[in-house]
Amino acid sequence: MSRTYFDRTEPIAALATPEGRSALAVIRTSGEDSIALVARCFSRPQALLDAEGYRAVYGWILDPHSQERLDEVVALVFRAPHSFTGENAVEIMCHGSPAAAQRILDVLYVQGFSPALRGEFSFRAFAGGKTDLVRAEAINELTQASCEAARHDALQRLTGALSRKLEGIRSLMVDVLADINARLDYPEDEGPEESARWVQYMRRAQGELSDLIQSYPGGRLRQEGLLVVIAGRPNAGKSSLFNLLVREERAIVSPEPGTTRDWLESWISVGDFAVRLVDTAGLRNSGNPVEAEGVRRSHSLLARADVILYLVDGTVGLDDEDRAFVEKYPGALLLWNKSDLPRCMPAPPAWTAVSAKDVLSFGSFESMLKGVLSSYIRQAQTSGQYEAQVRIASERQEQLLRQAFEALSQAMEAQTAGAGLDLVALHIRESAEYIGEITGNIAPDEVLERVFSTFCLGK
Ligand SMILES: Nc1nc2c(ncn2[C@@H]2O[C@H](COP(=O)(O)OP(=O)(O)O)[C@@H](O)[C@H]2O)c(=O)[nH]1
Ligand SMILES: [Mg+2]
Repeated sequence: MSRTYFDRTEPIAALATPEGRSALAVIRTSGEDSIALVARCFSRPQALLDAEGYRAVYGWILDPHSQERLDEVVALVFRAPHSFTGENAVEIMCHGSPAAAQRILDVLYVQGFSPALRGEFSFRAFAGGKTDLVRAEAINELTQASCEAARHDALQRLTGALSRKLEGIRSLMVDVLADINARLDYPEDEGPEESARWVQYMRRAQGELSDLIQSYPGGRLRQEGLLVVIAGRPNAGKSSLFNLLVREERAIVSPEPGTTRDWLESWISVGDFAVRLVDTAGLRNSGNPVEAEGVRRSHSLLARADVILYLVDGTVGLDDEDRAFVEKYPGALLLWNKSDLPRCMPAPPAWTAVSAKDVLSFGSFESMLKGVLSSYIRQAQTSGQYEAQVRIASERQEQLLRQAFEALSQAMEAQTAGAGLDLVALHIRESAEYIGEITGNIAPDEVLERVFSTFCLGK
């Protein structure tokens, strides 16, 4: 039977650093017996068993059966509850070759550690009350931050800015609920000034919810980067443009149509922001199943794109497919490529002449493009003063905030319509529960599983 996050009695271990060569790698373990289990395959078991929390112990990891030395390491000991998970834990710093880390992990598994699930260390920190769900998500966001803006926002959430804001909103609701409950016991006492105050509280809560909801597009953009997709028929020059923008010969450029069959991506930066630039397969109907799959993937990326660059070969001109595309994606930036060639036709209105071959003219195109992307980013930020503002970046949080907002609207409607106070209270309670689900106070198991399974291994 496969393990779930909720089997918290088992000791777990995982590589916390990326697989590949590096100076050092970190293997993380956690669980009540973790120190004793690591000691069984450590050259100085007693030193490890006696170590106080936060102590580094030097030694060798051994295969306990053959006594073979596997690697020279430093083991960091954490004692419950003073560890990330709140459990006893050992972090092993070993040499950073995949072979060394794997041998150590194999030995640990034989001792009784289970391979950790994605995000399982964070889950244990959450389940043990070390962090709420919003902060746990922020840890993950911090590990994924692609640019300075993303790092800044995630760190704010990690330090509890969002949790505190949500707690403030919830306590407004709890105040109203307490008042209503008192009134339910003595209904004849409810005066007009009372309900005016409740409405005022609920409006305030809604205003704060609305600020957070509106921060989502900008927050998401900062977290995930701006998705810019280059599209066009085969041979339009998409891969050439991509290579120029990323300043690398990443994509294969070839006069053979259909060369790029999958999509390629690379990051470029525009100011403080990360832009995820994607080169797609040419859009054409093809009998070749590999090419057809490439085209399908292109369409799914286009559906998610923030900005589309659509290229046409200016020596060939527009055809019906191009016209259909422009109609389907009216916001696309239209680029008339190969303007360096004498046989290139003049760019029609609304199209910008570019050349992926003429490096001089490309410079001015690149600045124009960065200008367009910056203004897109500025628009998506609902407020310019992002130093002070708390943003959300998770779709899960955004949806729950919307539901909380909606439930408050229903509460206010019920109150204005003169419905019973118990109905008003019901909607307010519902709203408070949505907030509770964001912070994880009352999140169902499957929600938790879904959230933590998107984390990195070893986090
Ligand atoms: N002269 C000229 N040739 C270009 C330009 N852009 C692309 N090409 C050529 O057009 C062909 C197809 O380019 P490629 O980037 O592979 O197009 P893709 O199929 O859209 O990715 C290659 O032979 C490129 O060298 C351009 O601006 N000017
Ligand atoms: Mg290509």
